[in-house]
Amino acid sequence: MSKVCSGCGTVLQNTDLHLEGYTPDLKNDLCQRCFKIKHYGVNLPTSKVIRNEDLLAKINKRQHMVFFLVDFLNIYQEIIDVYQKINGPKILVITKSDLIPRNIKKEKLGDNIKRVYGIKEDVLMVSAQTGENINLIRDLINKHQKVDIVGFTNAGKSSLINRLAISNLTVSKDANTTLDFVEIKPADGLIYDSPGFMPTDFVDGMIPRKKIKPIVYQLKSKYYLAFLNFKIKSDIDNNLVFYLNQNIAINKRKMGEDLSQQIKVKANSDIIIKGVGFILVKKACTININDLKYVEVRPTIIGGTNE
Ligand SMILES: Nc1nc2c(ncn2[C@@H]2O[C@H](COP(=O)(O)OP(=O)(O)OP(=O)(O)O)[C@@H](O)[C@H]2O)c(=O)[nH]1
Ligand SMILES: [Mg+2]
Repeated sequence: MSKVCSGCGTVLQNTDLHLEGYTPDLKNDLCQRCFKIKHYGVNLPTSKVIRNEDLLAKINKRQHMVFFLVDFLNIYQEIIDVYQKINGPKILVITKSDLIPRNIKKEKLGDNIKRVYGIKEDVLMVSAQTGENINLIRDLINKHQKVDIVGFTNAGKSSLINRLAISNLTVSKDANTTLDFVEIKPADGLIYDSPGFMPTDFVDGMIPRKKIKPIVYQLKSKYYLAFLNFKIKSDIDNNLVFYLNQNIAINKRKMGEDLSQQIKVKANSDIIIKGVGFILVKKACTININDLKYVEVRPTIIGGTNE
């Protein structure tokens, strides 16, 4: 059997520098790409992309218990749709729980996620950084023996496994790091890292490192808020709460820009900006935004009723 890279799972080869799995010496455990990510923090783009449908078919064929990981800031319909298509036994694991703001009660958050997205299975919050609920995950692996850790890119699959076992899987803030299934043996049972599903439209590289501090704006209707390449306003004076990476600057400006795209939102809705986070809108209103491509609206998962 050919040797695979212990960082990303791709088959190692020493013949083509430009293809996946290249290493100058097959005695190495890591491919050159993983070596560079780990030691220099540089990410080399890879042409190896698995189509979401093919990845889903592979996971369903394996018939292992599935832990579907999703990052708290990045829950949206496309991701839940894939979760719902996993046929066998599964649980939804909300990762990076260390980033969840202090004002949010985790139990309530879990219940809201189940209600908003119609999830029947258990929802569990974990953190690879603080170790929250790691022992619970360990117990579940012991119980099920073979567990596939799956989810969209950057959900934190490889990081969670490194926390659970003495593994050296490659982790990075860039998309598409893990390239194939990798078998890892923790104390008991077997866990498998997997390549991430790729979202259709998302803003890459905005994952926060520190706990999120919600930023509240009492926004008058004559102003709009600008952040990254987005501009957003409400047609009435409104209360907007931003849940995103603290390093993203938000600027208040007077109208004058053409924010041509519109969505009507109910009271207590989250406006999701895929890959970035979400904005809780308190009052029912019409939201104007310059680019709807990355935007989705849902009843808030933070609390409050969505009338
Ligand atoms: N704050 C925090 N960051 C995390 C946690 N787990 C992962 N991250 C960060 O999230 C990013 C992605 O982590 P990975 O483990 O590479 O994610 P992945 O799901 O394996 O990604 P792919 O291999 O591309 O599918 C990295 O920048 C990690 O440092 C966590 O528990 N807390
Ligand atoms: Mg990975």
